[in-house]
Amino acid sequence: MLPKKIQSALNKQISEEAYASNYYLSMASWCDREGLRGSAGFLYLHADQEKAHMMKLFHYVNEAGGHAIAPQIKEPPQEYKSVSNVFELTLKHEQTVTRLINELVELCLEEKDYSTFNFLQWYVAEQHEEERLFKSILDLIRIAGLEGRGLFLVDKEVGNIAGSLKKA
Ligand code: OFO
Repeated sequence: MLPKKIQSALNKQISEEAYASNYYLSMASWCDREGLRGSAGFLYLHADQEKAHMMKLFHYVNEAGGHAIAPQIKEPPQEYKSVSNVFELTLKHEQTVTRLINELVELCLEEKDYSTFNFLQWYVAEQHEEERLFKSILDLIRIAGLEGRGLFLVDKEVGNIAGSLKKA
């Protein structure tokens, strides 16, 4: 049986993943409107992935005998200053999610819930990959710059990353 404290912490994380999905969806929409098709495609895909992270937690809570709660989601920002602002915010957000996942893992150890501890290892590995991915996009922006053809190249490359993630 899922300890009550763990159940409510997992439900809080379900809500965080739902917010992340909406946050990236709003960023995708902003990029789309700016004509940044590659970045928009990448962020639409990432919004779907966050929804999948949410659902994985959702099913786990019910399978473990708890009650998964469909979350109320606050509205994310809808406007962004630039594509570099978008990707700086994604990295910052992923760093926050990493901290939340680490806190959840620590709670599992305190509560001696080794099953949820084990389940969460997937998220620990995923956060490592996501932070690495967003850092690499910021590196790309730093190297190519956003002046002249820089913006075109960055957007094209981010679109290629989305294409390779879809195939993986
Ligand atoms: Fe982008 O991370 Fe979910 O968990």
